[in-house]
Amino acid sequence: MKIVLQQIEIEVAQGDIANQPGIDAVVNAANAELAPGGGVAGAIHSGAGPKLYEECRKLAPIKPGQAVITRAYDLPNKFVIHVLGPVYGKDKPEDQYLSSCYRKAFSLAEESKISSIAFPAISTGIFGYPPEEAVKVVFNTVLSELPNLKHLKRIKFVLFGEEDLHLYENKLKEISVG
Ligand code: AR6
Repeated sequence: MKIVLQQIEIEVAQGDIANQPGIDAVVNAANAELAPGGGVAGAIHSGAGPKLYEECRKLAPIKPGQAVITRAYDLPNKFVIHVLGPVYGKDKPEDQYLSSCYRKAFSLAEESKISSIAFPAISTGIFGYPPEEAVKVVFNTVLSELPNLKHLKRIKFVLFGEEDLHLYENKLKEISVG
């Protein structure tokens, strides 16, 4: 499902963040060390190959709410933007850290003149952020950032599970009716 807002396409789809051909930058729900881990980080590092961690190692550690950009190596993308989401119940206020992840990812994308970006549902796996709370933060942040985007023309949310897909689709419908 997709909508267009302020000339930017916003799309939600079920899939694997490590298999997003046609997208310039994919976002990694990283750990502080930017090391291969489980979930999204595991999929991204195994898709990109070992050179990704060689580059990441020089940029680590990062703090909650921060983002860094690297090449994407063997992934079908140009860049990976690594963000460290908040651990729910620990990095407070969680909503501000989560919002910062999306804002900083947009800002790095703009600096690199990227035209398309794909996000997973940051912090909602191992880091325990309730998906129904996270999706509100995500869309509030996206809506407030849209006016600042000059190069980005396509924002895609890639959800692993069907329940998350429905949460995002419902939110997109809410937004499209104003
Ligand atoms: N593509 C898209 N979404 C995925 C994929 C995938 N390949 N794999 C999992 N998800 P998580 P976090 C979903 O745990 O909560 C890592 O080990 C998943 O179902 O990857 O930010 C890092 O090393 C969930 O909805 O990220 C960190 O230590 C969402 O993506 C820690 O986990 C995020 O799940 C980061 O935890």
